[in-house]
Amino acid sequence: MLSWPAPLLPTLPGTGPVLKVHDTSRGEVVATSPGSTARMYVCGITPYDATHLGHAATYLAFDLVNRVWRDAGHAVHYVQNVTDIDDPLLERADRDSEDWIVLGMRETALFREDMTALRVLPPEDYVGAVESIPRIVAHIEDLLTDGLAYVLDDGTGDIYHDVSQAPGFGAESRYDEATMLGFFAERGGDPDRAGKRQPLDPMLWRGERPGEPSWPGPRGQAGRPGWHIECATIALDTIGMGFDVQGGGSDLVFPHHEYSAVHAEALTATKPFARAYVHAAMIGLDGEKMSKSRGNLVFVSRLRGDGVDPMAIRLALLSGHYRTDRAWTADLLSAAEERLALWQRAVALGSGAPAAPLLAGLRERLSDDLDSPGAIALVDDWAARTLAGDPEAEDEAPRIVCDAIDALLGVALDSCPRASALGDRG
Ligand code: 5CA
Ligand code: ZN
Repeated sequence: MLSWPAPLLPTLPGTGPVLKVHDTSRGEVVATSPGSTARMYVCGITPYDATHLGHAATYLAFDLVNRVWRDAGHAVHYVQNVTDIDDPLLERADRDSEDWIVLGMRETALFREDMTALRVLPPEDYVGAVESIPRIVAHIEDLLTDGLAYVLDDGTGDIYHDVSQAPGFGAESRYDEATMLGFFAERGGDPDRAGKRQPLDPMLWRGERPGEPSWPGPRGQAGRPGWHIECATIALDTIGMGFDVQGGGSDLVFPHHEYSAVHAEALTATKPFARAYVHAAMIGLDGEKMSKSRGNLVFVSRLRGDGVDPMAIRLALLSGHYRTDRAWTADLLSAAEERLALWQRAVALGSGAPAAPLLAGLRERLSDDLDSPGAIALVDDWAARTLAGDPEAEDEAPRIVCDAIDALLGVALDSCPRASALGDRG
């Protein structure tokens, strides 16, 4: 699939430190240790509605991972999927009497526009579920051949993974069985389905149903892929096993990330799928998680349409820590707009408070489990000192600070001095 255009990424003097992030499977903040190319897979959208601020916050968190790694001198191979076939897409298309393919294409196009406006670095591979079906089918065939998967004996053609044969099952979420069963039932699983070997076995393939799209499948059984094998397959095809960060929102800890890992580990007979499982907390509205099924949504595209500066949306979402559940409010946005205006005024001055300590501070805060609120507070402090007329003001400082805010926080300020190291960013 087509990704989206990359924003300019200024090069900063020196290099940043090693990135530390919270890994769900170890339950603590750990240092990442990528090779020359860091590898990251982030679970993408199911395109049946527009990008809301919860999605945006999650992609911004992983955009910081990308930026901190690049600043530390790594190349980054970033992969994201699009779940362009799944129940919600078919249900919405049915409700609106629309072609599900056109619906998915339109919402994916809008997502690309939103990501471009928010200056999110694009994935190197942006891969749809539908285009991956032949590889998914081959993987399911392999699991069947190895006796690790089974076709349900009820004529539906549905295929399940036998998790009793998956020694690593539970290692990603670290949940006990009762917790797993609760989340499984709540989040699209079918623990009570008759004929399964274990209640927690996840579906790999859904046999063809009347009126639903289908593709040639394993053992000649037409149908469509399950959700977790989609992400396992796309990650294996692009960045392989043992990649550095598997990302997504905290609603994916279980079952999605557990089963993606279990599928991939069964397919390759190696471990781990990812070296760190990183989860962004939920953005809420009016006291509840913002979600398409609840309908309590604020869309990025709607705010853009209302004339809101995407950089203010970006700053508003980054003003909270990625691991803290938080609410979207009108006040959050107006505070970000005021902050942006203040930063704009500061960098427009002919000189500013020394840049080197700010650059070091930004690097230190962001590499420490993506402390964006801490990083933003340092810029606030620099702007306040600059606007007050710092006695040690340097002529070069506004340009370096502009580049640092842009490269590390992804916030481009249009009042920056034009003679940047990269030339005119006009
Ligand atoms: N296509 C799957 C992942 S393979 C999916 O979960 N799609 S989604 O459209 O529902 O969500 C896209 C991304 O946004 C996921 O990483 C999800 O965890 C995250 N997300 C969804 N709702 C919120 C929210 N309210 N706050 C933060 N992140 C969210
Ligand atoms: Zn996924």
